[in-house]
Amino acid sequence: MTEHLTGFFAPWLICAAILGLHLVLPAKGIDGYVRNEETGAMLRYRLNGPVVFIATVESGLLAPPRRLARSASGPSPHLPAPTCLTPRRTFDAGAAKSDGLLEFRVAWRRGGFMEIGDWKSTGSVALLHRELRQLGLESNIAELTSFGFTVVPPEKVGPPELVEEVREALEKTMLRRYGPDGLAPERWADVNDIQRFMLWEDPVFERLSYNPAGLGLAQYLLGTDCVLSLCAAWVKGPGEVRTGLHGDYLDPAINAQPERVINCNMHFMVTDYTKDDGAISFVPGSHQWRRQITAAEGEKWADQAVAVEAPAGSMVIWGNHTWHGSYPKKTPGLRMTLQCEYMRRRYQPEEAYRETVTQEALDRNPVRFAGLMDVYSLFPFGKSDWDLERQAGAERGAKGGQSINAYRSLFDMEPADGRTTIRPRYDYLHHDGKMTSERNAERAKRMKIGQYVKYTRKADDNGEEAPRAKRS
Ligand SMILES: O=C(O)CCC(=O)C(=O)O
Ligand SMILES: [Fe+2]
Repeated sequence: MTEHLTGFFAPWLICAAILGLHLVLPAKGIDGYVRNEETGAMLRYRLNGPVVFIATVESGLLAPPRRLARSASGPSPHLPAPTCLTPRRTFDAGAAKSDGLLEFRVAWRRGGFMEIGDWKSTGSVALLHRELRQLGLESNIAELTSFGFTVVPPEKVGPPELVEEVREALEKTMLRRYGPDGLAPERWADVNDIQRFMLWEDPVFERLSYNPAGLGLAQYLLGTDCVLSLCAAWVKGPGEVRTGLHGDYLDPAINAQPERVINCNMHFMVTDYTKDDGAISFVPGSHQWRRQITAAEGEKWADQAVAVEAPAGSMVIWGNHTWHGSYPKKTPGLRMTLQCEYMRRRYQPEEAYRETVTQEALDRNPVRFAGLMDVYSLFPFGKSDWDLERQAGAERGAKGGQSINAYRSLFDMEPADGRTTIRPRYDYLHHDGKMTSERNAERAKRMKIGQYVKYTRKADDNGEEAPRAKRS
């Protein structure tokens, strides 16, 4: 009730305060246009609008904007500064303590959006969601949920020059791989080809793998510690060839697929997409069916699937359940795409990143890139167990974990520059003669922790996936 009253009176109080500022702040006196009937003199006016405006904003009466990305070392260099606002205080769901005036201001400034606090109960989801909101991608989350795919427009992906940079890098790669006729029309007539393992072909592909919009939405589906599974290019020439409808579920052995999304694809469109340009296509809602398409269904939907028509520089994102394919290219020239596929940790990536990533590549990219390369994974075990100490010392975002403390901001673009390291060469076949429990006790002592169980708790606080005592 108190909150309602405060909320009701707040606008009055704010108006009264602004009137007060008009009265007390210095003003310029000018003659008006109304005459005093008794004296015949012009009435004088006080003009101090700009001063009052500045004082109003500075005093916080209008809750001025402040950036949300607390842990960010700065927004992405190729993204517009976040435009959404944050109030001066956040509310904790548990504490449920708020004051009406503040609530009123939040609702007023933010168009009624719910304020997202540092809600530990959500794990890293609250922090991720906040950043996705900053990027203007909340409707994309809804589209993923309702239809199983979503398209992000170029202006939310990067600057206009990004698409040129990617196109040039992709074309150079084709010429390197196939020689001077790598892009010749004859080579691509009636061909739709997937080019594997593009990641190390050009640093711009590395940067695309942690593009805030693409990675952010993938993390929404897969958890904030997902890894990169594949970085490929699709090149398609004019003709009849198309990609048949299918779901990308990585385990072909089962028909009834688990509800959780396991892998998720991002296509960065390097050329404009229309149906006649051979666009990718989707069966909206098919993600709810959670099974692979049959041959008969593939035929039925082939020409009814929805073509994604969007300009170069857009991204389309979908989870493994959604049936998709692509239309034949009826127009001249090539359709080109750069694809990143992400997956939950603990699954096997499609391409060999962990094995091929160099220290230089880790150094020039942000910390989260080491997480995408999965260089801090505890698995596989060798005979002498896992390397918990390396993982315990790793940066958040580079190692596993989906707790609030494990989150690495999407806007952290600072080169890691030595903060992440390539995986040591383990001798998996060496056994140190110790029992696992013995090794754990020694490790706990080395790490100056009383008991192993204490270590697991500490690990969890640090945001890692806590190794369970029973696994030890
Ligand atoms: O663009 C295409 O032709 C198909 C792409 C596809 O199926 C995929 O990337 O999973
Ligand atoms: Fe696919």
